[in-house]
Order: sequence, then structure tokens, then C-alpha cells
Amino acid sequence: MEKRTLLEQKAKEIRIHTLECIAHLGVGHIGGSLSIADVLAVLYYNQMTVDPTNPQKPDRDRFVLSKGHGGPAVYATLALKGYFPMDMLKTLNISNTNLPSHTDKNKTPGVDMTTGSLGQGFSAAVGMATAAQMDKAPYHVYAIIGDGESQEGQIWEAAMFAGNRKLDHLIAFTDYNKAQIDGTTFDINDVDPLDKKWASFKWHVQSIDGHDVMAINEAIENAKQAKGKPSMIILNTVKGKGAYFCEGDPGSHNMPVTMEMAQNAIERLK
Ligand SMILES: Cc1ncc(C[n+]2csc(CCOP(=O)(O)OP(=O)(O)O)c2C)c(N)n1
Ligand SMILES: [Mg+2]
Repeated sequence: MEKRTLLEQKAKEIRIHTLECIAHLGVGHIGGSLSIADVLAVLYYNQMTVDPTNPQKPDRDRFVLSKGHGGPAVYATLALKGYFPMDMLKTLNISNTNLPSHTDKNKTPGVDMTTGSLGQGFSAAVGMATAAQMDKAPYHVYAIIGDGESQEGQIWEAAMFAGNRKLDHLIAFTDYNKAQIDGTTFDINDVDPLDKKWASFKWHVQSIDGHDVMAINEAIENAKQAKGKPSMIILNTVKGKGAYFCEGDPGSHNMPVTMEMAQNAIERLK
């Protein structure tokens, strides 16, 4: 199968299972989960060296979802990869679950960092990349931060440290879906120009269509070639991408989703 077709198919499957598990619960962070489906497909189906049968393998690539509320999309991806049975997706955010709303490394196989308090996961990713550099280890550390999350001061302290330390095994993404919890990022506290900000912190920066799997793949290849600098790939995305009932709507942050809504959305995706 052609690479684009395969990766687009995987992104579609991630969206379908994300919709299903949130609808099974009845409510969830649908908007920020669906906007990262394409980057997750590229990472887990073409770029990352991981072994679902050995999630703690020392030389594996690491992945940190710093915007931890996008957990459902990560769980859909990990289930599809075989880290745990697909049926477990039905336990999203219920009592005593191993799939809490926000990602938790002590609960879910394949999750490398516990996140949810915005800003903190990215600092942990920078720490992991520092360890990789000190150990001369081969692995890369991938992290996704939100555009609303980028309004947190902690992001910029970690960014400054990573740039100064030349952490070139760190490849980060901003899910630039233009919305956070209370509205658009422009209205609340504008993060523009993100590209110039990251470049001034001594990062290699690319800005691409975050829903184009081949553009994402190429950007990661470029990032791996950029020696002596960490990489920021700004993903221009749409919140709720792929769900007709909330696509592009800042109100999609955390909303009720019925089985009927999910089924209708899945029909349109197919
Ligand atoms: C430190 C902290 N402050 C506030 C929150 C509450 N909160 C959860 S999600 C969110 C908005 C995040 O927006 P963004 O990073 O753009 O996420 P996305 O659009 O991808 O859903 C906020 C403010 C939090 N989780 N952590
Ligand atoms: Mg956002």
C-alpha cells in the first residue's frame, strides 16, 4: 500500500476509535483528541521505534502528550498498535480504569509520562532528551503541546533550556488548533508568532499542515537531520477535525458525545 494511503487509513481508524470511546463514556475532550490523529498515525506507524510487546524497552523512542487531555486519541492509537486489547477502550475514564481522561504512565502500557497539568509534560520531555544526550542514547523524544498550553510560562523555560543544551533528539509539535478551553487562543492570550518565538529560543522550526500525513512525515525527517538544535513542528490543525458536529468549534474542547453522533461522524469519515 502506498505510504500516504496507509497513514491516512490509520489516522481515520484513530479518529473512529476516539469517537467511539468518548461516545461510550458520553462526554470527553473530543476537539483536542481529533486534532492530533494525523500526527499520531505518522509517529506510531512510520517514525517511532517502539515495541508494543515490550513497552519499557530501554532504547525505545519516547512519546509525551503534554496536553494530557488528548488521552483518548493516544489510547486509540496504542490499542490499534496492540499495547492492550481494543475492548479496553470502553473503560475510558470510568472508576478504577487504566485509561484515565488524562494520560498516566503508572496506569497505561505505552504511556511514557503522566500529564494533565499543562506545561509540565513538556518539561519532563526535555528532561528525557537531556538524559538521552548524556547517555549518548539513540532514541528520540517526541512531545505534543497545545497552543493554549503554550500560554503557560513553564513551556518557555523548558524551551530555553532545550535550545541552549542543543537537544537535537527532541522533536516537539504544537497542535496549533487555534482554540483552548475558554475560546480562541487569539482572544484569550495570543501566542503568535509561534514560529519566531521558537526560533528565538534556538530551535529548528517548521510550520506545516497538521492534517497532511506526508507533510508531517517529511517534517519529522527534516527534524532528524537538524543537528545541534531541538525541533519544533507547528501543526496547523482544526479542533475537532473529522467530526461534523464540532469541527472547527472551540466549544468542542470537552463536550457530550452520544453514540448516535459518533456513528454519524464515523459514517461520514468512511
Ligand atoms: C496548569 C493547568 N491549567 C489549566 C488547566 C485546565 N485546562 C485543561 S485543557 C485547557 C486548555 C488547553 O488548550 P490547548 O492546549 O490549546 O488544548 P487543545 O486545544 O489541544 O485541546 C485548560 C486551560 C490544566 N489542565 N492545567
Ligand atoms: Mg488548542
